[in-house]
Amino acid sequence: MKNILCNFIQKFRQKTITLLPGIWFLDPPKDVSLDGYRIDNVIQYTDLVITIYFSIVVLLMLYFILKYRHRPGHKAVYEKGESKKHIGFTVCMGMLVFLSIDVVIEGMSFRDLKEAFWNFPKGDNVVKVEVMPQQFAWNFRYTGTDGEFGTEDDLIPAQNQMHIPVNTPVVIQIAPLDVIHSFFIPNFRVKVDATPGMVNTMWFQATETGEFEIACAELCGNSHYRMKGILTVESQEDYNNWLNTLEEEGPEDEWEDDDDEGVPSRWGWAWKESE
Ligand SMILES: [Cu+2]
Repeated sequence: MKNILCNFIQKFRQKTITLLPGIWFLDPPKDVSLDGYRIDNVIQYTDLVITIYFSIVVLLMLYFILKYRHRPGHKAVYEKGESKKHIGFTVCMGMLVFLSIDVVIEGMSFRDLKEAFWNFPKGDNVVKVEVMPQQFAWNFRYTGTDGEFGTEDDLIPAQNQMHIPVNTPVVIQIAPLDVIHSFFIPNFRVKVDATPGMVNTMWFQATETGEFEIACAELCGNSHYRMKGILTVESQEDYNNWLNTLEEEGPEDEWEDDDDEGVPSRWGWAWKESE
């Protein structure tokens, strides 16, 4: 039943857009990720079904308002809705909503988590990045040639600059310097909180090159609005060149002092392997 519904929705995805153009007047950002379509499917399914149900309710209300309007010869009757027929109808409607919305969305979500978002990529080609947001900027750290974090050859680009190769899985681990932030790439449909005292993790894969916005999705202070990073997705060759340039340039000036203000020069933590 669940699978039939999921397939139905996927097959009719294109059609729903033409059937109900009004819902998508706010176009979501272009999806350039391997698994972003899964998020879009859940949202579109939810939008479609609640639009249909809402329309039915509104049309029925209009119909009954007209049908039972006050006119001579008609007397209002107070109905408590306690008869078996009424209770049965209410239970059926409740079950219909529960089965066609809650159960389906839950099923789609858990399938997506299992198949994609919690299914962390393994292997040598995986790009690992440590992310440390702070009020109000993004810090990124790459391993350098030794493949280990927290060592001398770690590469740290200028703040708010993240580069990744296209068609390659990227795993990030994230912990904030100060308060809660949230790492959000709208074009990838992914988001993960940076929680003080914890290292959180997430993975994604780009399917197209280009520059995409990284936003902070957690109100983190008075300049939260300008906490914007740029994610550059490029060919493996360009990415390697960028890493080489970082290696030659050395760390940014602002990273060199370890005073109370600003970013500590060393913040890499040991990479935690995800199960
Ligand atoms: Cu923030």
